[in-house]
Amino acid sequence: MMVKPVEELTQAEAAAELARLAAAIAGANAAYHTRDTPEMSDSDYDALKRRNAEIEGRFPGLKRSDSPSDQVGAPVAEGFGKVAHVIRMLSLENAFSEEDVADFEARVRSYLGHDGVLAFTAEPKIDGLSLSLRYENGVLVQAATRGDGETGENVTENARTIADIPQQIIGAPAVLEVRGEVYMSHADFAALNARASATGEKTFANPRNAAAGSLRQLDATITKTRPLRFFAYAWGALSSPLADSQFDAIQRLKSLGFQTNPLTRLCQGAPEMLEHYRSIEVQRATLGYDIDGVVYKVNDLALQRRLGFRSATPRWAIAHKFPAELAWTRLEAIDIQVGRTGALSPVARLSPVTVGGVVVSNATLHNEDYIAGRDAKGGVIREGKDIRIGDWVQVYRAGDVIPKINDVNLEKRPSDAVPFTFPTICPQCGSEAIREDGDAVRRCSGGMICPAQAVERLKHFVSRNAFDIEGLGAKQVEAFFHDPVLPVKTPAEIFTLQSRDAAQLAKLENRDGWGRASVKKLFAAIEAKRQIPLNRLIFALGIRHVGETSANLLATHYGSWAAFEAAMTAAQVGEGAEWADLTAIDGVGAVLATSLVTAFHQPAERAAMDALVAHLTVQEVKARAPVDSAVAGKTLVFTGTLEKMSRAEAKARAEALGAKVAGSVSAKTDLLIAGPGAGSKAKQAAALGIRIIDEDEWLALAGEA
Ligand code: 5U1
Repeated sequence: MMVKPVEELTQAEAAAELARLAAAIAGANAAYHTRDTPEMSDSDYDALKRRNAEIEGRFPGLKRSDSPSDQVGAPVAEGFGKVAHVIRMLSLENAFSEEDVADFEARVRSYLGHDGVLAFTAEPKIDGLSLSLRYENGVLVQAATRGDGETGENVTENARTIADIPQQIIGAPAVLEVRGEVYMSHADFAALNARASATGEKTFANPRNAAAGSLRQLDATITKTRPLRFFAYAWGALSSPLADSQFDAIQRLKSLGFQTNPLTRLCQGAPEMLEHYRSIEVQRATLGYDIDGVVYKVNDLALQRRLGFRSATPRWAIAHKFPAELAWTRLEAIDIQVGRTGALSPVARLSPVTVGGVVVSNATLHNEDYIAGRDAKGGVIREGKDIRIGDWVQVYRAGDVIPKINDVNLEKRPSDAVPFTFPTICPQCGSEAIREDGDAVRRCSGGMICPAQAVERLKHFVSRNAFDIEGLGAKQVEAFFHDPVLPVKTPAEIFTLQSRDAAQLAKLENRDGWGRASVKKLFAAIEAKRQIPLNRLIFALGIRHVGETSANLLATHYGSWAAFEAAMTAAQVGEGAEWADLTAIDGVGAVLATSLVTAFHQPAERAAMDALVAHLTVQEVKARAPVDSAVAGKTLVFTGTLEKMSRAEAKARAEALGAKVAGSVSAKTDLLIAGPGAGSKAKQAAALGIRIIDEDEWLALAGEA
């Protein structure tokens, strides 16, 4: 399959793609979790998330603040009570090939420093809706959907109507949260839809939607009429452990009266896991319910605890997804969108085509080289076939950004089709669109004068992880941007809206769509955001490459706007103490640092920032609750080979003990942990008089010796 490999992406391509992925995944999450009306297939969705993770893996500095890797599901819908999960409901990393599974196994073994064969459970991944059931003294007291992983919807009454969910259990720990999947069988789905069509009601697109739509009913009497089922596969809070291994814990849940999947197996290493995957794939069509892959989990629960979690997924589990689909359709047009950072992104407008049950009418075309049949290095993709308006194109639906064009049928090419000419002028502002050396993306050079960039920046500014102003979303800022009377062209102008409105004698409340109450509410919401945490402000500035994660790192490092601003003002790209300090932050690379320092030295950008900050009270970063450990508050650098604990485990452990882990040695380093083979960092540390310890001393400090 002709997909541009991640290793061939330039920084700029990667950043642009991560931005598109974040937007596409957020849209898909909202459609799937909040509205129960998916706009893309699961395989498309998985493909997006996987591509995103791969790009982040290669360009950690480009990881966005709104990275889909850090998010699970979507916020709860209005109408349901909220339930804060005592233990977060996680999602799973995905594997799409046997190689991915082998990599997963190797990663787990390397993290644990385990040489022999490791045991994993393997079970079907049910295509349904996650649910957490809480039992207290054997009585079902609460049922909650996953929501965003932290907070779910209270669907207790609905869950009580599901026959597979016991209301009472005997012999369970006093507190037991059972987690699993609510689903609908093929036969029940067909019967439900037949009934719905007969009575003229809305039918469901697939069993998953039917299950989600049925469970997430505000009226439990409707849920009661829907044939829902439940498989248990995990747990949350427990007053005492269920077992020592994943497999035995599942057996225990079964003995307590839960349905567990009969195809759950204990496998010794990747070869047996893959054998079971292939066997499940063969049985898939006859199971009678939808599955979309196989989940592997480290069997030993003590090892699961050691492996722990990344931001939203455990290190000890992975979902091996089944392959997805392709479809042919006609390319009607190519539109050029201009993003927040000026990137010109070509979008394919397609004749709508159904791929895996979802109608696809747009696809990304990445950049001009991609359209021309070349990769970033000038290599050939799609056997060199270019993409032309009028072509029959194949939409690719797995393992890549979705939807995406994978192939072109030259035999069906219209005789008058001409090669696509990529614009060299911004279609939005007419400024020159420049492609810098080594950058696959052409960018509008209009900066602040380009209305498309300005609008996208404003949308970013008010987005959920930035200022998140209630009643001032993407639609509203776009309208204010074009408003002739009360224009909002820059973030600072949001904070002068009320005084300008007053000067105009309350024009806004006399407008269509606005009333006294809604205007009052909007102004109150804007007022409330004059106080803003430093990390949100840094993210909201919309500086290229500065995502939410890096904004958090920067805020934690500098602590206050004054310190951050002073450091950025003093910093010079590639030299000096401020640059060294900035790039020593673990997770801040040279690309991000350059972008940041450049933004602070660009007069128009700087003026816009200063104008904004003048309206704000920027909250400083609260010091973390002190951890009582020998390394709490210290800055550590690891170098050389660690023999008893992998580098990843050492870093996770150090952070859990309240230490900061830096990527390079500087005057701020307190401790260098040097394993065999340590080189320049050890020399640098010695020259700076920094304490150097070996791995055994580190283990003693970490309480592992
Ligand atoms: N079968 C299965 N599906 N599933 C989904 N196991 C499983 N485990 C999951 C998820 C989200 O999460 C674990 C992290 C508990």
